Amino acid sequence: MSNSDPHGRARRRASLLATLLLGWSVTASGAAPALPVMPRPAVMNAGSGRLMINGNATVAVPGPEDARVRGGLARMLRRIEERTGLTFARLPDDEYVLAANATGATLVVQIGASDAGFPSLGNDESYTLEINATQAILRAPTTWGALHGLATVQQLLRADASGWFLPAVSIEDRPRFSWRGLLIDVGRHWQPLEVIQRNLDGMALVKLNVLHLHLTEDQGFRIESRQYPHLHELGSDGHYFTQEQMRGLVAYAADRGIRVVPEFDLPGHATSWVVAYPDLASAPGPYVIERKWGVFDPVLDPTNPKVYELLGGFLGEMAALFPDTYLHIGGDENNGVQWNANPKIQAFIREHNLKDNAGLHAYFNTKLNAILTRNGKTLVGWDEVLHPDLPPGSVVHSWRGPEGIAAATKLGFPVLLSNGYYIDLCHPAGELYWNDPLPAGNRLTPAQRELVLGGEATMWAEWVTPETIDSRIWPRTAAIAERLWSPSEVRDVPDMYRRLAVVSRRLEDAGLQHESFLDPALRRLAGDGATPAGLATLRSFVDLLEPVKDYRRGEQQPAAVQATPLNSLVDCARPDSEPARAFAALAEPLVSNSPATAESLAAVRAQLFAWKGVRTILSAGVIATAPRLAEARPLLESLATACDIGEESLQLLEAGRVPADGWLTEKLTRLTACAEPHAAAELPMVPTLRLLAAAASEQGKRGRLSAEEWRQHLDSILTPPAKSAAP
Ligand code: TNX
Repeated sequence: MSNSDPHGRARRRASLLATLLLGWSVTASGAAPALPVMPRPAVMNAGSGRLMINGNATVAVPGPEDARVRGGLARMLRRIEERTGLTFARLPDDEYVLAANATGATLVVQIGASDAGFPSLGNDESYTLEINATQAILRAPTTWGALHGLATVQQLLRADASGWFLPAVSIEDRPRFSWRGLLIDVGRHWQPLEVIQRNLDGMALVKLNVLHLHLTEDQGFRIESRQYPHLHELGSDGHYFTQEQMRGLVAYAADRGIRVVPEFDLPGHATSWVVAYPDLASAPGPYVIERKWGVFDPVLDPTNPKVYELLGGFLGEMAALFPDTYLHIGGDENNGVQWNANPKIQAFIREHNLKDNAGLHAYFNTKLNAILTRNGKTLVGWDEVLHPDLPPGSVVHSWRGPEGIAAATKLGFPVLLSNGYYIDLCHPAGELYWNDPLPAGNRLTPAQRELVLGGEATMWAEWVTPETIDSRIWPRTAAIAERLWSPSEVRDVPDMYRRLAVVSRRLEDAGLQHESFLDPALRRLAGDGATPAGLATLRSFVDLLEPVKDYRRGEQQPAAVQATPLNSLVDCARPDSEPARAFAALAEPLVSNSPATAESLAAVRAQLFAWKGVRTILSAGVIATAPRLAEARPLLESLATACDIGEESLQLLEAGRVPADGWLTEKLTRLTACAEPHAAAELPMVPTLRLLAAAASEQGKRGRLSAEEWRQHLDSILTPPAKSAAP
């Protein structure tokens, strides 16, 4: 879609190699696995002992009355009840009983000052938590810090044979960045209220504090306008938030310490606006709601006074609806087609000395900003809004990356990073995790660094529905949440993945459906005749697949439109396959520079054998009778071929035998074919099998090279590097 690189691939490939080396060496040095809390607190020291939790646990909330903290506490206690099966004491009105004084209470929540207003940028979000064998004490100067502390308590709860407990620990926590967001695009595929609510619950659990709602797009206008009802009536197919619903959602978010920043994408991405008001476009209508994906021509006409009249009314209405100071006006990807083709617009550019389309865009933003200022709002826009005339204090949201950040901060504008956090592009958590708004070695001045407010994960919704969206957001977004909250030194990838697996369960407890959507979806694909054993095998195959990355899905499925059902094989596949990562770890000793051990050989062999079994079982069974699974066949054949090659590599390694000339070239060619996507899904363990083949073929040189040289040698043989087999 974008011809630039919003995922920042090149940069990250280099980091991944470093991850691989660093990550494993940290583990190898025997660092104790951290407590499964995510994001990792700024300071966390494990104590000795544990605070047992049973049905008699009590909570005291001395200090000012705070409805939000009471609400957060009740949600936490309920989740603990649901996990443990305990029932804590309640009053007749069903509220939890609070202890009269702190002395004997199991948990004490002590806040400094209560804040009944809406959360805002720069709030103090810090807290401390002290847990010993008799008591847990959470202290926070604000409501917001207390809510974060409760999320930490909830994540710390564990069990073993002796029962449920909180480990003794001493935590001092505060965020590294003050703007930690998740963008949800409700324009491309509509996402109803309950989807947004459960995602707000997930965000609260990992301390994200901004929900960026992308409310208008070519494919849908998703908010009620009372002044201009044609906007939502004609532009939404009936799928939009009413103002009343939105007010409730903003309150729901605020109760969880989350700001809601709305985006009205202007002047491009504007088809759904001009369905109702074709006169506002830069070319004659009529227009219909866009049903495809891409960058389209319709753009508002900045030379038309009626545009500002409508925006004045509409944005005034929205300013009253959304309490946050910041309001996002988009500004991305105007392809210029309509402006270039309109002589009146080009004449306007000349007459007003605006130079070019960028000058006209800046003129438009100045007018827009006057409307926002009148309504007490500060403008946020994508990279393209950057212009020396942009009003001071406006925030530049960078989808382009470090260059965008450098350019905007040089002109003194605060910035947000989303480049590299495009979760819709399906890259693994390990890659997202290494992407840093302020990477080590950045060339920004201290003043520029101060302007980096944080970042946002972006859930663009071309390829997700309410059924699958959670699986594209979670659990990977928890890794981004950690990058934005925790100190920059927290970057041990294997440790992150260990904790991510646990937080993923807690996200499920919070109501997210990134795991639970799968079995019903597979039953639908397999059809009514599928046996339980067939379904279980299908599940293990799908767990192994990944959706294609970047913009390849659109290339694979060019005919897809808004109405295309997104519930086929690729929609069941999830980014960052856990079994593929586990396989890379299993094969790690065999691609190191020490000789293969019988144990490693057996482990890898058993996995390859099992995967070949998956092919045999599915081909003859469930796939034979399910039309929707026919597209799995080429992937299963590739899987079997790749496993055969893996077995050959194992034989060579076991025998210590170097194959004949040409063996590796032939195997790599075949493995490249196995890595080819089908139906927009691909096999993520192929890179590990390429590495294994190279290790087998080159083993004669292994003894002469250091661990690092050996790995570099293998990598150089595998160029052009497909992708790293990093965990
Ligand atoms: C670019 S970069 C977009 C979105 C698309 C997204 C898909 C930017 C601000 N806009 O409109 O949905 O790519 O990855």
